Amino acid sequence: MKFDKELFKGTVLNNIKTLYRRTLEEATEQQIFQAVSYAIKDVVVDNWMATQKEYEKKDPKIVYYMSMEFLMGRALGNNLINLRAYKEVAEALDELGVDLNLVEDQEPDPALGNGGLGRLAACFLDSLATLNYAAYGCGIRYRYGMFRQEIRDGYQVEVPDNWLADGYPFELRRPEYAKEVKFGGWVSSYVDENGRTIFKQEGYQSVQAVPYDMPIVGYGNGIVNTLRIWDAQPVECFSLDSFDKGDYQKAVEQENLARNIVEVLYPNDNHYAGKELRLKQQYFFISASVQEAVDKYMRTHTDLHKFHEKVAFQLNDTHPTVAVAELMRVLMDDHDLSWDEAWEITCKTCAYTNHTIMSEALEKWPIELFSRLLPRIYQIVEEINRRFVLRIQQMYPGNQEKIRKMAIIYDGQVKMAHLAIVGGHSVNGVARLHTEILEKQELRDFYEMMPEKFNNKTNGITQRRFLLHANPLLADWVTDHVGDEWITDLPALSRLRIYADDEKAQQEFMNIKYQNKVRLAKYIREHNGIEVDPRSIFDVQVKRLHEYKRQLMNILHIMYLYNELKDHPDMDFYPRTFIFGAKAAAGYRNAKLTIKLINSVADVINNDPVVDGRIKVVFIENYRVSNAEWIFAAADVSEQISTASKEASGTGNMKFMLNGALTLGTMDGANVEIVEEVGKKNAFIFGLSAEQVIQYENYGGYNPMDIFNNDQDIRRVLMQLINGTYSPQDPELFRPLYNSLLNTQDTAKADTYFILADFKSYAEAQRRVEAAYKDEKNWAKSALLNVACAGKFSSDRTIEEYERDIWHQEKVILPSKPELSK
Ligand code: B1H
Repeated sequence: MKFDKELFKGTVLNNIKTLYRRTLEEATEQQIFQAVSYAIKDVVVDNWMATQKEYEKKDPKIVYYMSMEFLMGRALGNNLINLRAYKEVAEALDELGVDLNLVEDQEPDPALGNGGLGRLAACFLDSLATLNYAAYGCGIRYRYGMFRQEIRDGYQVEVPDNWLADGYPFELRRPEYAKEVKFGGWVSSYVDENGRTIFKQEGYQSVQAVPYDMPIVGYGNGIVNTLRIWDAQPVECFSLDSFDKGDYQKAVEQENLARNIVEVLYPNDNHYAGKELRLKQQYFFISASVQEAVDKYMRTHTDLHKFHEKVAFQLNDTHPTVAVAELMRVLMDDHDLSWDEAWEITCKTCAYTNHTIMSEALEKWPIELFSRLLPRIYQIVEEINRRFVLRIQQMYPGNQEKIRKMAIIYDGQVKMAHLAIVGGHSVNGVARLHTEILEKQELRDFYEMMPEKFNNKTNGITQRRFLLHANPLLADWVTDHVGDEWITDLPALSRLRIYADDEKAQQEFMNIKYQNKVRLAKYIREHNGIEVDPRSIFDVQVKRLHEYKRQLMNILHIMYLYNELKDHPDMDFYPRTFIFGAKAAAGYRNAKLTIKLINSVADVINNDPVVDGRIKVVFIENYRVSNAEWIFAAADVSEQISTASKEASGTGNMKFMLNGALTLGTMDGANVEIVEEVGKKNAFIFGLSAEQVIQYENYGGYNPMDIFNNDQDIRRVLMQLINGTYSPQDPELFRPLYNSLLNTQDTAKADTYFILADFKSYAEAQRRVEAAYKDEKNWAKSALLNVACAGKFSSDRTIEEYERDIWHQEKVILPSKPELSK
């Protein structure tokens, strides 16, 4: 791999000149970021063209990963990593007196996703490119991504994220691939001369979908795939012509539709809000993507009956599920296929991934809304449903219950999960436990009827971003000890096992952890004004704020520890820094109140002389991919404490493990498999099992009052929620949190996430953490083993499983080695 340093430096300087008419000395940091990015883009685009040319030649099967969310994080550093040019570029910039870290810091995080689901899509794109598979990510180019979180007076305030304000260097507008998407109106039909019924949507409103492409650089293989995100434009600017025809109203409406549709990402993680605009967003990007997939296929093929041999649609949760009906529509209405032909192709093309069993996340659209917005799609869904109900009746004659539970349209609603299951050939969960729960509980009837569709794909993460880029010290250390194969073959990390007992290795590992803690401590000092001791245990919970993830249990436990310290100021206590990072959905009251509670507790504890710095509580503002990288690298303890059965997989748990943090968690999601890999001795497991939780739920819940009445420690902590300990001016402030735990009217509604039930077990596990950390050598050994055993959790492994069981793509190897610069 050759890198012409002088040429690169010249390109950067020249970019500054042509873009801004400035010299390096005059340029702002943002301008330098842009100039460096364009220099890199220049190289990337060469590889991009070479890749696409090879794809045209080899005609491989293409995967379209359809997702409402792609939480990409910053591109510059990642592209440099995957071009294997990071160090050289850092050196070249250094010679210009420019610090690459500062340049990277100028890039806005493209935050076109909420949390795990969107980040998984981003990791998958990285792995697909790295593993030489032809793939497109298909999504929406939201003008405003995930809101920026500011903390004011301890409360979350949402600030719009104008990520496009300075222009985004890594995107490319492709107006030549624009597509028309139609909403509303009605469907007329007539029988043509061949006796076929022709359907036509009329009186509709249209939006022009215009794609922007972002390059997805594979690691060291020259492959560059495409993330295609769609922008919306009015079909035609309104003209006097339409005004004259009396279409003025319609022209304005069409323009508004185009303006609104891609305006903002819905900031709800694991929650369905049922908004009309959301359904518009879904159909908008799906219709454009499906049309383009079919058009692209038809540019080089003639027989649509073999479409599924060249194309796979993977539906990232139910959000893109209208793809089933849209593909049917395109095949039948635009390409004259019969229902049966279209249905076979559609089922063989589509596959569905389920990401949650939380009932509030289930997408069910009222038929009134669905049919009004998508009249032709609704007709098709009705026919799919009619035929499916016939199948149910054949299989279970006279069993009305089955129809009630399984029909796609029932009770005035379109059930998107049912459509996805029926219209595809594969249904997968995202961790072994999750898939088991789907098969035995949530989707049991479907599993009984079509077990062959069900399969598990345990999630993974890309080690390129979450170790190589996030933690260069540890990455280099690992490479020095076992070579660099881990970068594309994570199980190679197991060679580190032999160092687990090596005292020198343990010391070096702890030293690297320490330096990463210093780096995070500096970030915390600069952003929170809080001084934290890098020698304390860094105990971290970063993820979306949700009641089922139980940040509340974490902070209640901190309140309990504080009580202990107040009662016994001289007790043996290892200093601990509790770090939180979490965004709450804007309308989620208890989640936002939990943020306020964390910050209120932090204020009291951090400033109490009795504590004397032995507990620090830090809430990191605006948790996102870029600061996540630093946080994982610095963590000692990884809090994965969801109510068992609720977290489908989790992926943060894997990022912590890869960076040598020990898991403190329940037997939920992928935690189960993490513990299986690393061994129970090297993790801290507590709490009810998924089976126990489900038992309680099926038999009417449990009574937290029994625990409250019998446990003085818990009583005291809960009383402190409502006696003003943490909110003297308004003692009732945290009443809603108290009530969520102890609703005295209806036990079935009290503590639905089993916080009190698990509290003692959690506190006990926390004591084990402290004891373990005091034994530094043993801790280092466990931490090293966590790294060594993280091999399974690469998204490379996950993708190869999708390939083996669902997509069946062939790899495309580029003929010539990629070039770093021309
Ligand atoms: C996950 C979501 C999700 N599951 C609805 N479901 C959304 C549902 O905007 N919405 O309507 C947004 C997101 N997100 C997460 O997926 C799971 O909770 C994690 O456990 C899992 O690791 C992740 C990736 O599979």
